[in-house]
Amino acid sequence: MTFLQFPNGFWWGAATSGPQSEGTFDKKHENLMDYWFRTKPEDFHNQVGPNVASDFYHQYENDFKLLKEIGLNSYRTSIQWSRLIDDLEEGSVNPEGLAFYKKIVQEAKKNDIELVFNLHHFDIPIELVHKYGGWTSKHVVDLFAKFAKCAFTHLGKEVKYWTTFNEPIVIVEASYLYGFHYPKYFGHGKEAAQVMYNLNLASAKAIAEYKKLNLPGKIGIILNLTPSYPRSNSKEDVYAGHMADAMLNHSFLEPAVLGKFPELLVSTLEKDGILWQSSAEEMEIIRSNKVDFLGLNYYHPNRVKAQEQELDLQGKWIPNIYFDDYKKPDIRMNPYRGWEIYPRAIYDIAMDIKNHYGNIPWYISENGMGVENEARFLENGQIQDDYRIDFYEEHLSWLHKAIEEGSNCFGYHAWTGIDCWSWANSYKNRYGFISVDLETQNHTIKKSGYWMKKTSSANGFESHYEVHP
Ligand code: BGP
Repeated sequence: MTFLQFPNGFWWGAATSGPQSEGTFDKKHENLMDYWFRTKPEDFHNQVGPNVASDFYHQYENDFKLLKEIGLNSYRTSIQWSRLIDDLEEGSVNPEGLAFYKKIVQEAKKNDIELVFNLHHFDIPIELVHKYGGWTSKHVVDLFAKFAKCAFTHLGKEVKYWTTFNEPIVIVEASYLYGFHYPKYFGHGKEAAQVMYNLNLASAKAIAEYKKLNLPGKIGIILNLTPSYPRSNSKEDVYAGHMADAMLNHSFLEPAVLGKFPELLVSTLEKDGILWQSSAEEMEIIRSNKVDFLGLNYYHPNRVKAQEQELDLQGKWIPNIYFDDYKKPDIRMNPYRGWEIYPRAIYDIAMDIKNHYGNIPWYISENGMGVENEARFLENGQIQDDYRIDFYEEHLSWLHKAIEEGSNCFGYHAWTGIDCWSWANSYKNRYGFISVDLETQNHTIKKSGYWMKKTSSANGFESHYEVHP
């Protein structure tokens, strides 16, 4: 056993989002998830929607007390565009939404918890999808910048950490390429490429608004990285890995940190006739509005091999024409979520950021393990989630190794603090340090919550994991 000490001031925290925790408190504008659930409830596990979620809107005082009790010193949630804004075209404020988010700011402060406010977590107001085609539209990009400005103007003096988007690549994949979020398009390559570009532009425009206001904080973006591990060292497999990284990881990482798009991505989309429409002026906005820091979500690696078959896509386009999933034998899986567990990738990500992205300050903004039917682990009123503690300790051991080797990582946020609603999976898999009883809405600390308390107060933990890169 070795005690792993983390740097002074290290963030021990957790993340959630507005749509997954709050419950619908204002119906002025529906967001994409509200609409999707209202029109197709059968798409959601047990037909549970986001309307109550974990009732953060009513329970935030008690929730912050619980988060404090488990030792968190930082917490990310998101401001919902559909709740903060009154007139979407003008970006004017909705007083009811603002009053709620102000209460969140106060409560975090009262509990000495550093708040990170994110501006978009898959929750575009649905009318912008139906009226303008959502993120395919540059008008929507400008409306997002107005929303961002409104949030910064009203809350930017007190909140020191902001992020523009959570996992923007998921919007591209889920709504336009693989069809698992509304409007569930499959293979809409041209729109997907435009959405990829527009989201990068929207992030840069929001950063520009932030800078104009001369606020005392920092602004970043939250990206989910799924590093590619090719099946072999063959030229074809390695190329498949480069392609997967260019499309799924570097497409947001490079513009955010380096202010430009990866050449491999641009040349491939151009060759395939689906490159986005851009202007020199917009590219300059992207170039001159890079992030101050990164939040990186890590859940699982991407095992790839060369694409050996000709895909019969009938005019559709998906990036998998350049790579294929590799079913690696003997991997560890989280069977509930169907994701591979591979903690070493955290170290690889950290080294990649150090070596190729100027060692920019960053933190793990999500990492976690969703487990189905956790009530079976209930003993004397407490969920005994030892598997979650093991999961965190193993990932943190690799992160610690990377920090020892000079990675500029300043924190670790688990997904999630309090069990929350998930896109389509609803409450199937639970991730929290704190459980939610959906019938009573009682929120109760799990065993892992007490583990977090001990870890954050010691700023480290005794690890029995040997990590050798
Ligand atoms: C991330 C999202 C979160 C959260 C998490 C867990 O991709 O940013 O919002 O949902 O994944 O995944 P899931 O809820 O699909 O199990």
